[in-house]
Amino acid sequence: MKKKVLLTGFDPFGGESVNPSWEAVKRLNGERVEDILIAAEQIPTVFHQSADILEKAIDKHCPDIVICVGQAGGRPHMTPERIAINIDDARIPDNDGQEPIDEQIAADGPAAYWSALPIKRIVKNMKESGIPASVSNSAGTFVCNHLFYRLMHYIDRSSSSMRGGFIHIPFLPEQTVDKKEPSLSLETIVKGLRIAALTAANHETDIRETGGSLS
Ligand code: PCA
Repeated sequence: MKKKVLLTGFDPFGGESVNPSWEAVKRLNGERVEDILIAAEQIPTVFHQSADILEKAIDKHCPDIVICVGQAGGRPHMTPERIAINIDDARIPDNDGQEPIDEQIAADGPAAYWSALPIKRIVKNMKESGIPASVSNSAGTFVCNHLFYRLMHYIDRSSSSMRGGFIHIPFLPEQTVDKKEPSLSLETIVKGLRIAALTAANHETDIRETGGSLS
């Protein structure tokens, strides 16, 4: 049966002129691969508004799977996130000038939600295709974690069979010309996200494989 995968990417923030997450997901918009159909939507890098827009996109597309994607500048790998935590703690202002400190995202929500994506299987499949990947155990406390938490809270309350999760991705090469930071090409990131969408659509359960970290 055909499955629909909604991918989201953010607009640029923190002084950058592009956000690799939007650059990558927009290239997958409308793609049919095996038995899945991919749709992509852009999300503003703004606390609360990001999640309101995501909920509208979910209502519009009725996806089976939602994978939100965001830039994690400085990371060398594609990193599926394991967990979303119930806190906003900004280090820089969002694109609307908001800078919440130690604020709960949902007063009625649990401390955290696990990703519903098979994160280790995704990492394994990416690596087998030559794409640097590892599991991340923290999506931070900025807008990406906020959106991830609100996605999982929405799914939890709607008691639907939809599955959701989050993947952080590195900078693009052109963002690092004046930085000593790692990057991945757009082509590699797009390929990795296609693998993530397919893996999530084809597998509800994860594999048991080493993938933790010491710190
Ligand atoms: N990365 C930010 C928010 C938007 C994005 O692409 C984050 O990691 O929170």
